[in-house]
Amino acid sequence: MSENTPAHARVRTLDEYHAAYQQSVEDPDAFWAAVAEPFTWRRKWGSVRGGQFSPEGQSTWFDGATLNITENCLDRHLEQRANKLAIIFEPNDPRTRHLRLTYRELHAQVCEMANVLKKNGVKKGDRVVLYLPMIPQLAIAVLACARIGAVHGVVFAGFSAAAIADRINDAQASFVITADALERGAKQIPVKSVVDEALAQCPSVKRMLVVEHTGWPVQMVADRDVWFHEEVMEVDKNCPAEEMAAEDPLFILYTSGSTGKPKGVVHTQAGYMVWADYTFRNVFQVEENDVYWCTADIGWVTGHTYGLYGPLLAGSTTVLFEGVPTFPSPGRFWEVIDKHNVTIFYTAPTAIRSLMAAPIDHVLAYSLSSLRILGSVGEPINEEAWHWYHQHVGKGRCPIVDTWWQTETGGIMISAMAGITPSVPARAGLPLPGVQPVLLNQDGTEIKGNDQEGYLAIKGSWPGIIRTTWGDHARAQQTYFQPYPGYYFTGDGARRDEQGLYRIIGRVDDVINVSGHRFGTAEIESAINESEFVVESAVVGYPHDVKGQGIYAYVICQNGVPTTDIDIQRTEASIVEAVVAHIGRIAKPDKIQLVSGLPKTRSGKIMRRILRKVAEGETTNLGDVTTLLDPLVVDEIVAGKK
Ligand code: 6R9
Repeated sequence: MSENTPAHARVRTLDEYHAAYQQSVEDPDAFWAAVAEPFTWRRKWGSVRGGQFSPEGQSTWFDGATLNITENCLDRHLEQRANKLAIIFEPNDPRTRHLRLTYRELHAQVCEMANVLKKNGVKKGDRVVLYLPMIPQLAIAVLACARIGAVHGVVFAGFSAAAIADRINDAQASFVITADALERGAKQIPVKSVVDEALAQCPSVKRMLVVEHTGWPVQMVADRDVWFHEEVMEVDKNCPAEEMAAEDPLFILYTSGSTGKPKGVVHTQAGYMVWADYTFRNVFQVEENDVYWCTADIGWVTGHTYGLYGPLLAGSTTVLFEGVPTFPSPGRFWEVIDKHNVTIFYTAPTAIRSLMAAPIDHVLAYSLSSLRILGSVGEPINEEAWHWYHQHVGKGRCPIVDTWWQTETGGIMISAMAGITPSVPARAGLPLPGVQPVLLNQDGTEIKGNDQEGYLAIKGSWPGIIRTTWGDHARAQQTYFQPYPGYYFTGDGARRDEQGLYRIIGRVDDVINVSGHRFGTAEIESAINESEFVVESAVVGYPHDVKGQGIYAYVICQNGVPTTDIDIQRTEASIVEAVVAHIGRIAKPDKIQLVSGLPKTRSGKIMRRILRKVAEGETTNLGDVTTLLDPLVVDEIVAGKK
């Protein structure tokens, strides 16, 4: 990236890291102005940093500027990279031909899709929900929305109809883009029919655009549904980009918190763009000829920032993979790396752990010699997985970046910069320039010095900070800024080691992280409680070999604990069905224990501490149970542990 990567945009040595970090803290306005300079702006900003996260206000970055992020992802590259590959699409089935899109082709297809949206009435500011498989049209649709200033809300194509409906209604989306079906391993899974079911409860949706992908039969609803391949015949290949204000919303992405209802995290145009680009280039130390592959689905934030926006902003080649790591064999990732000469590979610990379990021959069959940098994201990576990744995938020569961040932070916050800042197993490492992590006590005082542990919070603002939660600013304020005034509260606990490197311990709130996906325990409980057999439930996480955390549900039934096998099976099936219907298959409990009561205090609060310990297998040292209303319930729970 040498020719248009100015010194400010890229740290190349440890000294440069320290200098950049220092300037970013001492003079953030000058630092970020220099980083932002080379982007394509229609109008320059008035102030670099502004606003304050308060009940009325919100952080602003580059306020007063106007731009379009797709001009920065696409048009800007046409001069020097028109024929460079932007996207390599690797389909689910390796026997299907892969597809390559150059920057010129991607630009044209985004413009066409943008014109299809316009032709169907989508306007600047409208919310468009995308429920699509990991196919090029998903990337194209995201960018098409951004091109015309519509706010995209991607919903991962594993969520249920009820979950889609909640998100559409919360965002008041008027338009949906979907596909007939998706392929996942050996299966085809209908997609449009799930949206059809959702739309029965979504009066705001006026139109749905359907992409033909597998040929699965679908019902088109007159006056509502249109085929993409028909609409695209009727539009122009040119679509001027809409001029957007820096703080106009770019997207909404729903994520789980400790309360029952997922929140619509809002990111805006300019700050997100600068943050995505800066963090991508620096963490992965990207060079012009890299072939970069992030395995995350675009339905999650990692897919947004590091599957799509980050690489395209940097003019890189990004691989989009529709399939799963284990189809047709657990060698698939490694096969794809060799096939496309992937140089930078970014995946989740859960995928690494599941592939570690397969015979090592699946890895040894491939050379993996193109690889130069490896990344990990989504949950803490355990040392065993780190070493396996380093030794067998990276052949001992590729630095690993363990990147800590969140949907709310827009991009990577704490991570090694590959080959530059220290990369130690089970440590995310040092903060990126612009990020000021602190450890807090329960009472909110900062814990100074190294070799310390506390609640992880961030002092000050950074360009990718969450702006609001859609439709409910007070909620964002309460969740992130009120717990410890003056700080953004992450919900994670962390340790700063002797050298000042951060180690992320995990969530300190009622959020569990299953295979790198976030769920609120309250969200799963309210789904379980929808089963006709259920009176009450309590969900906790427990250590799981592959998923990181598994979901353990303690459930009280209508007519007491069922005793016959058939009743037990029926009850458990109904519980699973309720979760699948209200959230999706991805949140299915791993273990269900039917109980007659839950350990509650006299004031009616469930003592989750006890439930967590039992789920973890700790049954003798349960701590003080004398404040419980009915201590005997604990004996029953211990005796019945799954
Ligand atoms: C990017 C993403 C955020 C939560 C976060 C933390 C966990 C993410 C991590 C990590 C340890 C890492 N997390 N990366 N924990 N080490 N490298 O995953 O966003 O889905 O919002 O999840 O994931 O607990 O708070 P999101």
